[in-house]
Amino acid sequence: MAEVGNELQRHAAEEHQAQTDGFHLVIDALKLNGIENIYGLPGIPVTDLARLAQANGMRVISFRHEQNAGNAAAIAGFISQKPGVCLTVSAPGFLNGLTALAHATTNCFPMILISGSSEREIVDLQQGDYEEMDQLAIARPHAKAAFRVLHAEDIGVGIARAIRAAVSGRPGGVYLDLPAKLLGQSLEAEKGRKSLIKVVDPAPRQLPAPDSVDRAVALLKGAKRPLILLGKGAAYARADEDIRALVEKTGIPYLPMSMAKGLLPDTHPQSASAARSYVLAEADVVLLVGARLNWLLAHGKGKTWGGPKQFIQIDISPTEMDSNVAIAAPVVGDIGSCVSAILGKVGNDFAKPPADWLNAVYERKDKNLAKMGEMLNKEVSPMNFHTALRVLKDVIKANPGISFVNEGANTLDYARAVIDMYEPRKRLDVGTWGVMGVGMGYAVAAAVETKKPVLALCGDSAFGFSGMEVETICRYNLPVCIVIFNNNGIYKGIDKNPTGGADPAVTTFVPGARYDKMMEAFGGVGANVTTTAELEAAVNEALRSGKPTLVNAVIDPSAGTESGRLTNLNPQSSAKK
Ligand code: ADP
Ligand code: TPW
Ligand code: MG
Repeated sequence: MAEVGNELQRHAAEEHQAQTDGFHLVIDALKLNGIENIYGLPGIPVTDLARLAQANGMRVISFRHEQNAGNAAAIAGFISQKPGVCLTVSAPGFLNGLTALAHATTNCFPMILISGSSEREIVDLQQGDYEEMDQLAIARPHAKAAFRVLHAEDIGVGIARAIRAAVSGRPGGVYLDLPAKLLGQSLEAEKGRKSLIKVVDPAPRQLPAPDSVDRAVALLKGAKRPLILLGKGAAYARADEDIRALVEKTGIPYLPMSMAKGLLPDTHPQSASAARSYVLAEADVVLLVGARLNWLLAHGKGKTWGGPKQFIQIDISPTEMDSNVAIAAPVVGDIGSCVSAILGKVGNDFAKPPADWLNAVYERKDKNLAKMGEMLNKEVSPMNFHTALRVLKDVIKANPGISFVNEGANTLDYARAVIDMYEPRKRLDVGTWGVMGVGMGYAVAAAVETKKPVLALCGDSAFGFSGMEVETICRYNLPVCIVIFNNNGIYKGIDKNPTGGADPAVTTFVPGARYDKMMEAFGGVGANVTTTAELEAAVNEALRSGKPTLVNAVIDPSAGTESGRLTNLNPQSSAKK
């Protein structure tokens, strides 16, 4: 009897070995496609998925809120050109992640939000399942694509489609809906293995039409006051050398958008950053490389843009053309292919732009840089944005390979102008929406993806949106140094309640708050600094030690301006005009 029992057990075990299930197939499919990291938050029905991913050698970063996990996945996509994966539970977890998915789509970052979901039969009859929600329908308008897998044998296809949708053409956020029942479905292991797809050439090159290249080059050659504008699409595309060659061969001044800073070092002689207003207003031909003419560029018209211009636009999305103003020479294709095609036609005999244009640009630039230098070099107490930024400018100069995360209003605008970047894809910020709360998610992902230190500079308000992730940073012992420019509030910390009542003004926080203690609460290093010397010492020590650190930098609460540099977008102030 005992022998028969053993035999049965062995048989059952063999049969069991030959089986796989939805959990394993999802992990196998991700790994097969080179995805190494998952940013998420466990719970029903994805706890075991997260466990299994970790058991199978994936790095699983468990966050305290899904939005931060989602922001981490979004920026991981930007940094790595592979879709960043965020894993959440159903309904509320999914919705928490959805903001980040929409953010990824808006910014053209490849990301996949994978959420567990309730049973279709119950959801569709609205019978009140645990965390019931029609997630697929809700995700669709916020994503580049949205898929649901119902059968374990389709997991391979589902993941392959999600990867392709995320990274091909204009990158974006993809939603993948995995009902709880799917994860538990079993399948013969061999059949399961065969159902997986290793995606070949997930983001195929898209070559520009030769005549579009000729048109662009002709326009560029005829320009009297040309300008090259580099956007974060150019940073994402990793065509760093060709872009540099194009700028240097043509001798045209260039302007990097915020996240394109460092594509060429900001100290490059042809950088026109410090003469931004002048070049936008005065240029006659503008070559846009992976930058949209959206609000960040005043829609390509109006006072900012001064006199008439002709635009050449390189973009992978054909429908981007003419979205705000007429594009005289659209060049549709991937940036690598387009820039190399243009370079091929530019040749070595390309006449440099007229000297009067270059002189005018660089004179303005030198004048503005000198003015900024004066502001940076003041000694004031308490510190203001500029004096504190002088320290961080030098830190990045000495450590050009670290990632620099930046959010806030004044803390963002001044840092963007002051801090030179030296390497591509190192400046990570609030992006197209100017969204607060990306800070800690970005900091975690930058540390994980690059395996190098991160400096995260946040306004005190901005930090508050994702501040709980300091625990995550400590738990994973990530080399992240957070600096908070603490001016006691949103834009400024000195507003008063107009009624004179006891409630504080809507833009102010607890004065003199000690954010550094939050880091200490989880075993990290906290520092409270009031002088530039203390700030410098604390940040350098953090970079030296690699320990999770939070530096609370006390900034004059009256130093900022309303909305940083976006004053014109406030209904109140624009109505007054
Ligand atoms: P910025 O905010 O820096 O101005 P945007 O996000 O507005 O940049 O623009 C990025 C643009 O880059 C998008 O229009 C997107 O389609 C484009 N893009 C992204 N990746 C590529 C690529 N590999 N090749 C060509 N265009 C790309
Ligand atoms: C998701 C609106 C823009 S900037 C900002 C808010 C609330 C905070 C500015 O204060 P901070 O910076 O960070 O202290 P500083 O240096 O000027 O004092 N909600 C979201 N996104 C945005 N952009 C807002 C609100 C906003
Ligand atoms: Mg503030």
